[in-house]
Amino acid sequence: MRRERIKLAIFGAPAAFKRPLYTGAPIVERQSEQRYFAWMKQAFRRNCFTNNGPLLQRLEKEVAGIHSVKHCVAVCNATIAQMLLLKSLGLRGEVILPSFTFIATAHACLWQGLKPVFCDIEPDTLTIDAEKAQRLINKKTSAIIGVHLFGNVCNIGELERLAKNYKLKLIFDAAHAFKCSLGDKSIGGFGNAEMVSFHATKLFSTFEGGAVLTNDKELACRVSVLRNFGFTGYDKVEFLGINAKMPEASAAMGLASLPAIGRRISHLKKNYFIYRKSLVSIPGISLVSLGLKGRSNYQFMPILVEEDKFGVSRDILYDILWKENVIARRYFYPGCHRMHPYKSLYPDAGRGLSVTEDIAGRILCLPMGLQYPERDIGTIRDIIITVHSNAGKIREWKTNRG
Ligand code: T4K
Repeated sequence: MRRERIKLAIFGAPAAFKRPLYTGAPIVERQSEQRYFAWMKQAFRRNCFTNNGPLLQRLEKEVAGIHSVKHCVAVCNATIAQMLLLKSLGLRGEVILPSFTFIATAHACLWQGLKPVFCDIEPDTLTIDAEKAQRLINKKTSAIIGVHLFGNVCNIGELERLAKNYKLKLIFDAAHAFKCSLGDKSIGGFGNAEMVSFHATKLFSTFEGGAVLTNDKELACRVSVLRNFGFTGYDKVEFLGINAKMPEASAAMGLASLPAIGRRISHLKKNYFIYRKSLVSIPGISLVSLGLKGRSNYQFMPILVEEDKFGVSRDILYDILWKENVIARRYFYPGCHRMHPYKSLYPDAGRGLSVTEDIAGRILCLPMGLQYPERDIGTIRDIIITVHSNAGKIREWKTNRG
């Protein structure tokens, strides 16, 4: 472990970085920006800006191809994609999902009138624990939702077995898993369907956006009708639909970004391994392994802080990093079950979530898409080492501040 070189901002030194380093800062290369304007020019020439335009259709075809699935239905964001999917599958009653996920996974269920039943996660992949999910199944259960968190693909084999044995629908929230795979099989074709997010903070962005990926033609058709108010033809509405369409401006951004995806993943993977090498020997800091069972896209850099060995808690490290302009995030603290409305609706929902509680209290995601990784990750490492070496002084500072 190298000696620290940093004077900490909490003790009056200037912040280590002049500008904030964000976790989730959009990645847009100059070439992608140029391609975006070229695609938009086409939209202006055609005078076509939304309602299943040619750019959208092209994007859907390309995204389906990348994930080796038959259908991609793109919509305005992944939360709405999940809601349309739940409705299209005609689900009722209870849905089992991890609490350790972005709140949208739970909200989409409740908006559809489904009761989210929170399940614990595996300690290594941080994805839903299939064995514990089995214990939560009852007569009211209609589906299981796995989340490929941080690009770690769920224990799909076990979840498929459960879904088959108990006649449940199986859905995957693949918001973090664009271009990830299990073995050599890409995400997109597992379960009944999977949702991906194209939010600006994601590896692949359409500013806002998302999609349902599936091999089920009928399901894809239903989602696509629902995203357009339920229209099945001019003057003909057959379902309670909504406006969830993706405009051409978003599709243009997607088409502009697609050629850069391979390079982005290589860059993020390189950053991940620089981080790994830099942080691995710091006592009390461990890295969440990515791509354990397949291919990850490395868009997140999650670490775990063990207070006893590191010297200060995750939350103190988090505060210190922010003061240094390292905008780390506690994704996904404190777990959905501890947030409203779930906390008030289901006060007992935390039972059996011991791994979730532990991980939520220790997780920290560090900035990933850095332009100068060697230099900046080195500085982040030095801050973390300095915190560890000065843990006693920092605890005293924290106690005095109250
Ligand atoms: N399922 C899972 C597992 C998810 O993680 C998500 C979304 C969903 C479902 C739902 O997908 P969508 O419906 O959103 O398509 C962000 C995103 O809004 C959200 O999409 C994402 N997950 C979640 C993990 O992160 P925030 O509120 O934490 O992001 P925010 O605004 O603080 O942005 C992160 C950082 O990025 C900021 O510190 C600044 C920087 N940033 C952000 C934006 C938008 C920029 O520099 N420029 C920008 O334009 O939720």
